[in-house]
Amino acid sequence: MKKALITGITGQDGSYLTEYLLELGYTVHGVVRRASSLNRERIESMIGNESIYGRTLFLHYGDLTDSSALNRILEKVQPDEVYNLAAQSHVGISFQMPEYTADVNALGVVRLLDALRDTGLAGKCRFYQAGTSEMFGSGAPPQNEDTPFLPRSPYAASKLCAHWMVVNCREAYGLHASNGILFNHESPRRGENFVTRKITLGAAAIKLGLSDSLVLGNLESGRDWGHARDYVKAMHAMLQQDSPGDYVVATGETHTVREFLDEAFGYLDLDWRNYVKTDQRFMRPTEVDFLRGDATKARRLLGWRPETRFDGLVREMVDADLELLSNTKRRI
Ligand code: NAP
Ligand code: G4F
Repeated sequence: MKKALITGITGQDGSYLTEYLLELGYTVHGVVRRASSLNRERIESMIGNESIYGRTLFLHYGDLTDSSALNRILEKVQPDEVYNLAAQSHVGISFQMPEYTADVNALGVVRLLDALRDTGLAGKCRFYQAGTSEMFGSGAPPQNEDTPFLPRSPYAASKLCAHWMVVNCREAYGLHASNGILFNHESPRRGENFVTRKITLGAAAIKLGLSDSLVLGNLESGRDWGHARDYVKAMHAMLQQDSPGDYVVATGETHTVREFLDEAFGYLDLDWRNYVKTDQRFMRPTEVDFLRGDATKARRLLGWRPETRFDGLVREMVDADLELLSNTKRRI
C-alpha cells in the first residue's frame, strides 16, 4: 500500500486528490494549518468516517513556512509520494501580500525539497509541485511546455521560482520531482472569491431572491477552465512515470468571464446584464488576458484527457450553489 503526503489537503484540489488516492488504495497523510476555527469542510465527509479517518487518512499540523514541522512530518510519515498543493493561491490577493505569497509559494517549496533531502527521502520519494498557467502570463497561446514564462503577478513569479527549484533538484540530485502546469480548474468546492464560484454563488443567490446584484472586475479575460476532479488524476499520473517531467494540463478551450456569466445566468433563465456591476477594486494592476493550454504531452505520455466540458462544469457548480443556499438561506 502506497503512502502519500498532501500539503494543502483542505483546499479544493487537496480534497479531490485525497478521494482519488483513497479509492486507489493509498494511505493519505495531510498537512493542515492551525486556525482559530476549524477549516475542514472539503474533507469533512472523510474525516467524519470512522472507517477512513485514523485508518487510511491522517492529518498533521504543519505549515509551509515552518521547516522544522515539515521535517518532522516527513520523518514520521516516510511517504512514497508528496503532493505539494499548499499555496497562497489567489492571484489578486498576491498583489496585496507579495512577501507572504513568495514565502509560502516559493520558499515553502525550497523548504520541502530540502526537507526531503535532509530526511534521506530524496532517493525514494516522488514529488509533485502544483505549478500554474499563470506562469505563462502574457506568453502567446496556445501555451505548452515550450512556451516562455512571462509572469504578470507576485503569485506567478513565486510559482515560477518554485518551478525552477524543482527542475534544479531533479537535475542536481536526481529527485523524481515533476511540475504540473495546470490551467484553471474549478468545481463546487472552489474558493468563494475566485471568479467562477463568485458567479455561480451570485447567480444562485439572485435566483433564490437572496441577493440582487453581483460585483466583479475584468469581464474580458479568457481562461481555459476545466474540472478539478479531472485534473488531480493528471497529478497522480505524473508520479507514476518512470522519469519525472513537466506537463501542461488543460482542456484546450477558452472562455471569457463574460461567457461564464452567459452560461451560469442563462442556465437559470436570468440575464446577467441586469445584475452584474463592475468595480475597480476587483481589477488587477497587471492582468493575464488570455490562456489556452495545449496538453498534447499529457495526453500522449500520461493518457490524460479532461472528462468534463465547460457547460457541464458551470451547471454542476450552479446546481451545487442552488442547493447550498436553499439549505442555508445564507445571504451573500
Ligand atoms: P486552494 O483551494 O486555495 O487550497 C490551498 C491549500 O493550501 C489550502 O489547503 C490551504 O490551507 C493551504 N495553505 C495555504 N497556505 C498554507 C501554508 N502556509 N502552509 C500550509 N498550507 C497552506 O487552492 P487549489 O485551487 O486547491 O489549488 C491547489 C494548488 O494548485 C495551489 O498551489 C494552487 O496555487 C495551484 N493551482 C491551482 C489552480 C486552480 O485553477 N485551482 C491552477 C493551477 C495551480 P487552508 O485551507 O488552511 O487555507
Ligand atoms: O478566478 P480568478 O481569480 O483566477 P486566476 O487569477 O485565473 O487564478 C486561478 O487560476 C490559476 C491558473 O491559471 C491558478 F494558478 C490560481 O491559483 C487560481 O486558481 O480570476 C480569473 C479571471 C481574472 O482575469 C480576473 O481578473 O477573472 C477575472 N475576474 C473578474 N472579476 C475576477 C473577478 N477574479 C476574481 N477573483 N474576482 C472577481 O470579482
